[in-house]
Amino acid sequence: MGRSYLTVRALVLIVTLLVIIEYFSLMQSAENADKKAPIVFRILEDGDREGRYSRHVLQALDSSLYSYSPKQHSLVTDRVTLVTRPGNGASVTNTSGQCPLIPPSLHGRFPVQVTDIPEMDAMASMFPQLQPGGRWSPPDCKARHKVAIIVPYRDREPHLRAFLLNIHTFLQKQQIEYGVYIVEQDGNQPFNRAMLMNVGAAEAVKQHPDYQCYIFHDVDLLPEDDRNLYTCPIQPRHMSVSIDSFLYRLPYDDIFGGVSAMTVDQFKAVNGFSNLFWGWGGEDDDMANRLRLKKLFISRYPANIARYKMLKHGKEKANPERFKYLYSGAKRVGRDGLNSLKYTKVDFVLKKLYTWILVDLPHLKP
Ligand code: BGN
Repeated sequence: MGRSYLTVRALVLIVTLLVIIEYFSLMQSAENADKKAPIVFRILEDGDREGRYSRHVLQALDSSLYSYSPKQHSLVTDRVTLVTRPGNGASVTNTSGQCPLIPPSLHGRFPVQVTDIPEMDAMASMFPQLQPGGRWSPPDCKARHKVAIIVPYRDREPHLRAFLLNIHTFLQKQQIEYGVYIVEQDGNQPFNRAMLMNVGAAEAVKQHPDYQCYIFHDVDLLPEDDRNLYTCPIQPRHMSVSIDSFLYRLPYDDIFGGVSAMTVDQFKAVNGFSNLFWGWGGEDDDMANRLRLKKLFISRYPANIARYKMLKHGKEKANPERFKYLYSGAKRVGRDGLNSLKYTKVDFVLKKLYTWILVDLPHLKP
């Protein structure tokens, strides 16, 4: 046996040993990763401005600040359970009876239900805690936010059923006090989404003056992640940041369509939406302009949380006049909106799953 042969064998042996050691150390770190605590969030709160609403900003925290029991963490639901240590600024329970800052039963991403949607009556029996008109408040604690969900609507009953099933399930996990307002446009005129939202906002506070904010919600958008909190925002919040049909990308920075949240005060400050946008497009851009004029800013949750599935439907006819009204919008803010709103209430019913408002909308002078 030559010397060089022995050297080669020794080298092979050393390399093999190194590979084995590396393999075991990798196994060890993978095992530790499995035992690692889940991501922990802290809520940053800006105080209760004028007693009307509180700010909710989720911030990821170093989970080592928290004691964590792996037994409390269900891998199936990926549910996060927090046990806080005193003095770290986050609290899960409180003595005032208010709901916790972080709703305890959030699951993160979940599959939205778009098939096997029950009929309205069967669905109503799935939500026995709903008050007439599709209103709800958490049974065990005092909600921090009172939110009117305003849905402009016409002629999409299957979408409405899918929306109601998903939204009630979703909102009740968030421990928000809410009511769902379906504002339906009567007649065959082009759809006026913005005016319907003005009507919904006006009617909701007429019914319940203690609402603190509105969430304007297209009926075809279903939230996919329950960390997308439907709370009252400090700055107007555009909520439908990433939609599957837009490949989960924001089409442009100022977009304010789909789902958006504004406090009652912010909505008043911009005089609501313009009433002049008949047919598809532009009304949300006009609102973005109003916000800018009143020095308000569009805020957003991160795109991996503010995710939505869009239900399929045909393309609506675009409004050829939208450019004209968009360009002249700034001039009209003071006289075209909530203060010029007119409508005929054709029907108003407190249904089990929602408040139904059927309206006839007149064409107002520009
Ligand atoms: C934009 C529409 C918005 C709509 C988004 C997303 C207009 C105004 C002309 C510039 N804006 O193009 O209303 O929410 O697409 O679909 O059409």
